[in-house]
Formats: sequence, structure tokens, C-alpha cells
Amino acid sequence: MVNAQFPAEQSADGTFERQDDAFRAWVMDDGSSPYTAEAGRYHLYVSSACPWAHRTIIVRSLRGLEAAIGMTVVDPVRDERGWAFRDGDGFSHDPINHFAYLSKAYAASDPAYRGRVTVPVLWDTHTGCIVSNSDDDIMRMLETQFASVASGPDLYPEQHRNAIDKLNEVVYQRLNNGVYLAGFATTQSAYERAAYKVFETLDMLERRLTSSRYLFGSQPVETDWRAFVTLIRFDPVYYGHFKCNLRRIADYPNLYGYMRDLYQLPGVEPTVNFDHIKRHYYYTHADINPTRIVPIGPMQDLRAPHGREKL
Ligand SMILES: N[C@@H](CCC(=O)N[C@@H](CS)C(=O)NCC(=O)O)C(=O)O
Repeated sequence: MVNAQFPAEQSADGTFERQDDAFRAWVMDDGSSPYTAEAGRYHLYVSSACPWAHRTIIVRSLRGLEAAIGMTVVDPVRDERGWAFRDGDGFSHDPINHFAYLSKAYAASDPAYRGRVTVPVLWDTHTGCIVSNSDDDIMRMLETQFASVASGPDLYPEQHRNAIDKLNEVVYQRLNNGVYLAGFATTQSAYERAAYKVFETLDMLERRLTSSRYLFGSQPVETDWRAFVTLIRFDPVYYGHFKCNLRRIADYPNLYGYMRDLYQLPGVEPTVNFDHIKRHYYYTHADINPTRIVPIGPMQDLRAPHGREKL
């Protein structure tokens, strides 16, 4: 019998079924929520390794919210005690609550919580509890609320909202979560089903990016960043560790240029930490990589000209 990475989230046919997010309150600008949008009140707990957390880190940076919303990065290596706050290269202790483990934030918010303790977490320093552990919701809050303190581009423009929501769903199911469905599958058929869908989705995005610089025209929106966090991890991690190896992103001319284009936009490169990304995946999933050997490659020049400004 094969051990699943998360046995409680494995279906009978060997498919990984991700747990639902437990904390889904909203910070609002208009006073309709007890969580009012204020500078200095909220704190993000994240991992630079995690794609879901990475999206919120990017939006915080692009929306100019670094001063208004504090952030603490956990140790990328997660053992049986879960995400931990320690001091190291690119991560630190928790200056807000002095928690040693992120599980303390969950216990403080809901003592009965029994699910997996995940990043990202948006913490409210006024009430001393978690507002949200949903990356989708946190992204949206940082994009659409905090208007009085935010700056930077509109990542959820009115005229594209329906189309953004629709494409997000495909990108989430078949790409962002698709690589996990392939990597955490415990049967050949569940793996193949997921892995083929990953590449069908990359093929679809490759076509879409032939004549358009970003997914919705000449400005990146939320969906671009949702795709980016998976693309940037693909060749270093998902290609090998999650066995998504029909092709690399480097084999897709449009996607590879697009990924470098996004990477080179101001504020993005500092959010990408390949050391955290690689060590996290290869160390933490003991059932997939029991030796914990972290591969040396790939060699990539993400600062190379992408040529996509011509589109
Ligand atoms: N659905 C969550 C997903 C977050 C998630 O699964 N994060 C992973 C890291 S990539 C995690 O914290 N895992 C903790 C664990 O597996 O124990 C979200 O939307 O924010």
C-alpha cells in the first residue's frame, strides 16, 4: 500500500482532495465588516515556498501595501510540527505574537480547529485572531480593499471580472492544483489524468499568449499572477518532484518569455526565493522524496530579454 502525503485528503481512487479553507472573513473598506481596512492593523504570515502564499506576497508588493500590512515568512522546511517561525536566510521569528509555530495562530483563533495548518494567513492584531486563510480571498482583499493606502495597478479591472473569474477557475483546477493532483496521486491513473490536464492547460495558455502580451491584454491582472506562481516553480520543482515532465516551461516559447516578463516587472523578483521553493518541496514531502536530496538544477537565466514588449 502506498502512503499518501495527506491520507485524510485522499479519495478511494488515489486522487488528492484538498481540504477547504476554514477562515473566510473579509476586511472591508466600507464598514460592512468588523474588519475595517486600516494601515498597521493586519499581518500576513506566509511561506516564500508556497505558491498560494506567493500570490498574496506579490499582490501586497504590487499594490504598494508593504508599509500598511506587515509580513512574516516561515522557515521553508516544515516537519511534523508544521510551519515554524525561526531566524534564517529569508525567514524570521514572529515579531507580532512571538509564536514559535503557525499552529498557535490557528489554536488562538479556533481551539477546535483540526485541519492542516496552512499558509497564507491574514492575522488581525486588534482581535488577535485569523481573518482569513484563503489565498483567493486575501488576494482579492489586497486588490480591492485598502483603497486609501494602496497604490499601483488595478489587478481586478471591472471590465474583465467575469472573464477573470472564469479563467481563474480553469487555471486553478488544472494547473495550480493540477500539479499537486499529479504529484500527490497514489495511483497511476489518477496521476496520468491530472498530468495530462496540466499540459493541456499549458498548451492552451501558450496559444493564448501568441498575440497577447498578458492573459487579458497589455496589463497583467490577477490571473497572470495566479499562473505565474505555478510557472516559476515548474521547471525547478513540478517537472521532477511532481512528475509533470512532458515538457518544461523553457520548451514553450510564449510561456517562457511571458514568465520572464512577469518576473522582470518591478517588485516581483524579490518575492521569488528559489532556495525556499526547492528546499521546501524536496525536504517536506517525505513520501515522495524520502532521501530529501535537493536537485542542483535547472540552470535558468530569468533576467534574459523576453521580447514580449513588441506584442
Ligand atoms: N487553500 C489554501 C491552500 C494553502 C496551502 O495548502 N498551503 C500549503 C503550502 S503550499 C500549506 O500550508 N500546507 C501545510 C501542510 O500541508 O501541512 C489557500 O487557498 O490559501
